[in-house]
Amino acid sequence: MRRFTLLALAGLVVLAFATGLVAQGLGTGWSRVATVAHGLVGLSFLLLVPWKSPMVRSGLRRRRKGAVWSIALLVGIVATIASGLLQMTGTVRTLGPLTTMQVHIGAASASVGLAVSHYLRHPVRPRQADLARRNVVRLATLTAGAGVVLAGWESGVGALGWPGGERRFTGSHERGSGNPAAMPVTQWFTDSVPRLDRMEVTVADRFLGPEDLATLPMETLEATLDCTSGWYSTQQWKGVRLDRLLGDVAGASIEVRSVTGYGRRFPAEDADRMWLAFEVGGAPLSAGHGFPARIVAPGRRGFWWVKWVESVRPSDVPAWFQVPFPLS
Ligand code: HEM
Ligand code: HEM
Ligand SMILES: Nc1nc2c(c(=O)[nH]1)N[C@H]1C(S)=C(S)[C@@H](COP(=O)(O)O)O[C@H]1N2
Ligand SMILES: [Mo]
Repeated sequence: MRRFTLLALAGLVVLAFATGLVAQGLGTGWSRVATVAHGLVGLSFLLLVPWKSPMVRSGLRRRRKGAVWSIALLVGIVATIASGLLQMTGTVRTLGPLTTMQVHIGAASASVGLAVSHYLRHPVRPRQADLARRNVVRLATLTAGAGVVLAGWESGVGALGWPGGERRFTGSHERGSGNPAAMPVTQWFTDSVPRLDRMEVTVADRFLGPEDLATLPMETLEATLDCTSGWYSTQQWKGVRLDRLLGDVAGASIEVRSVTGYGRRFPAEDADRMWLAFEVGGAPLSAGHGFPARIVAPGRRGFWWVKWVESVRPSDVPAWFQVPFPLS
């Protein structure tokens, strides 16, 4: 059981991080598959505690150099699992300056680094023999056990009437739907809200000023912004669909840039599923929500909804050629 426990733990760290990223990258119904898989993987750690604890104790008794990093890993994993479970309940929105979800992702990222170094100090190389039937049965039992814990936790959250019982399939909690003033203002890491007093947007080679607004084929649509920091909000947005704005897109992608330097690239064929929005809830966008214009991209996670749009341009660079999550 020792080899199985250690190899399972190593695999779980990788799988937990990967399923977490997928759950956060997708904005469509498939996200639920990743979210459930993530819960199963995350809770499997807890079921291995009885087998891992004796190793932790004997390891610590040996007073090896570097044990402090193993303890940091232990603290990191416990914090990750605790913040994940807390996030699900929806009872605690923030821990200090960060949302519970941001703490979760931060603790998870630190844990992955610590786990790699822990593995290098205590290597266990997988062998063909590890695929023995006994281990497959153990893995199935572990997953089933995690399923029982997950189902128990889910129904507990529902039975207690905690807000988590009504969270979206991405795990996000509702905030200020129908009331833009109550919708959180969220920036990715380093951006801050610029104060702009005039509309100036470049669309392909065309310059749009405030006087052009009335001439655009605007429509109103309901769409849900779902931020990877753990909340979502459904609003009435008013804007122009990108295919109507750009006509036939001459290029592989559409590059949208913000005055802050933030930007995202979209596949050209998505132009009929994206809007350049100027209003929310029947009023112009506030500074925080992206004045003068922002992207509304139903089905895509919040980090695609570029605010303070400066330009929308067809581009020959393929849409996949960018970091999967924005860096600035
Ligand atoms: C070592 C890495 C990680 C571990 C051990 C871990 C563990 C957990 C656990 C135990 C939960 C609560 C159970 C559940 O989801 O049903 C959870 C929830 C969650 N985690 Fe992680 N996680 C890790 C990394 C990540 C990463 C990197 C992300 C995203 C980038 C992420 C996103 C989420 C989300 C969105 C939830 C809420 C799911 C829901 O409400 O159903 N996790 N995590
Ligand atoms: C991801 C969750 C894990 C946590 C929280 C954890 C934590 C710890 C701690 C606190 C110790 C005692 C200090 C030390 O000896 O360094 C330890 C020992 C050890 N760990 Fe881990 N570990 C984890 C995963 C793993 C993995 C994936 C492997 C190997 C593939 C591994 C292999 C070992 C070994 C061989 C020892 C020494 C045991 C002994 O001396 O009897 N651990 N672990
Ligand atoms: N220019 C710019 N646009 C941005 C961001 C940013 O940091 N800079 N953050 C994105 C993220 S992560 C989200 S969730 C939404 C948040 O929109 P809101 O502040 O209107 O709620 O804006 C997106 N657009
Ligand atoms: Mo976000």
